[in-house]
Amino acid sequence: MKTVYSPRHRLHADNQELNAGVITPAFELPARVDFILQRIAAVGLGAVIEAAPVDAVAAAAKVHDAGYLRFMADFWKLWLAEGRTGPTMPYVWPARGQRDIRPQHVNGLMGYYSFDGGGSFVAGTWEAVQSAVWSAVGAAELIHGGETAAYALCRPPGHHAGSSTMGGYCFINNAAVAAQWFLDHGARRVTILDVDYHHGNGTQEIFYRRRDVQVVNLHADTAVAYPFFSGRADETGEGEGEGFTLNLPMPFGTAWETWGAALDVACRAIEAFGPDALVVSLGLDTFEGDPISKFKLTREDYPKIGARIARLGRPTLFVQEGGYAVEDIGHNAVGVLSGFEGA
Ligand code: SP5
Ligand code: ZN
Repeated sequence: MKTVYSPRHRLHADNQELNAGVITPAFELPARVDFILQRIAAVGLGAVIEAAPVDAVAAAAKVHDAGYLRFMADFWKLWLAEGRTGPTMPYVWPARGQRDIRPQHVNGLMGYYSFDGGGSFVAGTWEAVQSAVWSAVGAAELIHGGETAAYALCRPPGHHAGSSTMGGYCFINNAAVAAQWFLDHGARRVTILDVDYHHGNGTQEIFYRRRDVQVVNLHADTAVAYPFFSGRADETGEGEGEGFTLNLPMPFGTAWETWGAALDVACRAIEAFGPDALVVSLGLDTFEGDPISKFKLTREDYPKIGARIARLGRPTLFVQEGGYAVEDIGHNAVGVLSGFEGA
């Protein structure tokens, strides 16, 4: 399996996040990619290709709001104009009872276009964000060209990014962009299977009213886990999209027996939908050693995920999402991909 990635991901570094009352260095680190690349080389997974530049804004505009994309493109300039150079963090949001109205000042814009404090910019963030889109589109092109599967090693991740909101370390929804790219290049139906520990709220929102993209999510129960405000089993889509969203929330402590059974339920729903292409939002934060998560998957479980997905027999694009046990992420990510190849 070929990997597409851009070294520009590294421009997004030294940012921060807000967690339970404290601002901490971000868990989402450039070293994650280094460990994955090391492991790809160690097992000889396949060629690693540097993503060619594409018009990331044009590709993203199919699934994101134009004003939101303009905000991200202009953001650093606005921040510098305030005399600031350090990492950013939104701090006021239009919650219930307030107006859905776009402010002018950068402090207000950050809140308007985010849902948490995880959308933190540094000087190079926008360049890195665009380069992740290059990787997603580049890997989708490989599949369009006849590859059975490909791996978009995207950073920053994307599945929390909604049509007009950043958060959860995500800015542009790389998996959603790729799914739309497949539709625009001949696919009639696409499934996004999200195996990240956290509910992919952004992906769900983007496709909630559509029947051409099925969204299937396995995640920690959002009654008790981030991102809290979506991801319940009773969310099944709306209007034309009714029945094309499937949420499989699981309790803290979930290990392979339960998780693997949920994957099987997910796969049967995907078979029933019959997609022309499958996009896997590949998070490895279900790992027992993950520092911010509470599932108990082990290194040995990841190849089983890949093997089960391979049995679907669809052209499959893996898109990197979360996973914060940095020294294990290479084994776990490449475990899924090798399991897919070996199946
Ligand atoms: C892409 C992705 O996996 N984003 C995850 C964003 C999670 N952000 C909030 C997590 C809160 C967990 N806080 C744990 C603190 C550990 N000391
Ligand atoms: Zn996650």
